[in-house]
Amino acid sequence: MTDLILALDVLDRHRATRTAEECAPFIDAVKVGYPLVLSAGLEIVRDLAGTGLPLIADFKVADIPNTNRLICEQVFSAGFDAVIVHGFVGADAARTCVEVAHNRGGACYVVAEMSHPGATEFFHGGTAERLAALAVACRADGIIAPATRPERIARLREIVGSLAIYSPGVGAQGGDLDAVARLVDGVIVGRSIYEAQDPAAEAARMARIRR
Ligand code: NUP
Repeated sequence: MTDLILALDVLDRHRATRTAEECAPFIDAVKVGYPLVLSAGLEIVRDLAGTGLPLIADFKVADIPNTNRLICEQVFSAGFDAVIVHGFVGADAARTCVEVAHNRGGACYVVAEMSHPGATEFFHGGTAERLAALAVACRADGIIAPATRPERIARLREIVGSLAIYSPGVGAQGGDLDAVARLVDGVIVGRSIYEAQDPAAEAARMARIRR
């Protein structure tokens, strides 16, 4: 059983809420990032709360520990249930995010390796493996790993063990839903769902990975 997480990168507040509500029966969480929050404002969190689904803040937090703490406190005060952060800033900075998340009853996921082609420039050569190990050491709830490179997910799984792996890059970025779903705890899908003519029908089709 693998979670299906909707990456809600639509810019219009009403379309975002409508898409999330229509897809809600077929998905396990909604991931919100800068595009939607910057266009619709933080109030979008309250709008989306109506779905009853966990809301993940994909802010890829990457600052000094004190600023990370301030950011993460705002994330959870706004009503998010989880936050995605970067680990390359160091264990002290990432650990601060994990601590805030856990103090607020939330979760924190560390990016181990990104899904786009350019990610190989810096994440390969041992860095992703170190970031995965950092996530474990910081007691993060999971890592983000690329659906575009299943062999890399398998390698990172060796490091994180039973920690959750959430994986973006299916569909629009070329990753295969079923192949990746077998390797991870959650698949993150954006455009394939929200750009579909019938987003709910597409989410329902992809929801086969949840069974
Ligand atoms: O490595 C990453 N790749 C990635 O695509 C880390 C991410 N957080 N994402 C996000 O996942 C990306 O910002 C977008 O919100 C979503 C994938 O969307 P799509 O390619 O399915 O439209």
